[in-house]
Amino acid sequence: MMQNKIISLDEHIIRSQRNLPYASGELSSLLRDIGLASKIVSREVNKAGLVDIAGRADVENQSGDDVQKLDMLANDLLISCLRNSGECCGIASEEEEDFKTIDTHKFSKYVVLFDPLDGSSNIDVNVSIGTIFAIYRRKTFDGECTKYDFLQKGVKQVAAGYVLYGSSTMLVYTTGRGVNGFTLDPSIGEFCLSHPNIEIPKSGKVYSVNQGNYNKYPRGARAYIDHCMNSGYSLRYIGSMVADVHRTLIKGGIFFYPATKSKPEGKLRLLYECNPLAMLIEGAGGKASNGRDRILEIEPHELHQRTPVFMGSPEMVEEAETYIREAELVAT
Ligand code: P6P
Repeated sequence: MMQNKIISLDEHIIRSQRNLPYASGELSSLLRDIGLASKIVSREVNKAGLVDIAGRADVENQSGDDVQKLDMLANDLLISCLRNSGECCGIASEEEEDFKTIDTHKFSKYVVLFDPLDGSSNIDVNVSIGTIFAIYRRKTFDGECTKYDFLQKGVKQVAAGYVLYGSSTMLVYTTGRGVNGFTLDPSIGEFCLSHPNIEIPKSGKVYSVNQGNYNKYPRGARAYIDHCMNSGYSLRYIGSMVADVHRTLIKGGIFFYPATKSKPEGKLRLLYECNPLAMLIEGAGGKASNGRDRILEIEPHELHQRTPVFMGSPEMVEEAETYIREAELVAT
């Protein structure tokens, strides 16, 4: 039987570009370069157990976290691919304290922010990890990019996506016109369209939160967790945001990381974790908020800014927001 036509990531990007008004091909080229970097990272992640790159790299990143060797490799690979792409004038990474200008292309019109290997504490126990990326058009018009080109609300993202290094390697991205998933076929080295036009279920019966922090969460978040437990929902928490959000996107449910007493701004990063994933979740028909306000409307003030986050099936996020609102009314 004739095999269905394989649509590669490159082909899909080119087709999508035809629908982007005034697309000059630069964004398409940028997306293809990120796809290339992801294939190389996937190759290294899949052999991490075989060579000594899974261990700690004996350095710390700007957050003071131990950086694992694969983190650094993924970071360097993405920077190198983006530097060579010619379409990006600056990058910001979880692993870099400040943004980097790409001097050879300082007049290019896009900036890219990324978490090169999110969930890296799971690397040495072979649990899924991921890369998250966000692409913005620069705000400044000439010369080297500035931090203001990076400090933009999530609604200004022109594209966003993630790569999940799991039982298979998947790339999921959006340019604001639908969310599409591609699975890497290692035999041909191509990301092939496997999940066209992803739509998140309106509701679900899975909640995803670190229940171990229950006593540290605000009253509203605790009340919502009680509701989930009393409603017979299943708790699924991998501790790798890309994996938890991917499951939520495909199966429905809610992923949340509320503020805690030790992290009053939450743990997860706005610019290169929550914003890109929120663009995908909203693009698939879901909701993403900080418990009150839309994630994509939060004004950034610094590159590594954190935010509480509730994202997933719209009815479940709205329910969580109701519990939070009611708890605040009681508190006043
Ligand atoms: P906790 C991984 O370190 C990460 O940044 C996200 O991928 C994940 O969702 C979260 O932190 C897990 O944090 O506090 O539950 O271990």
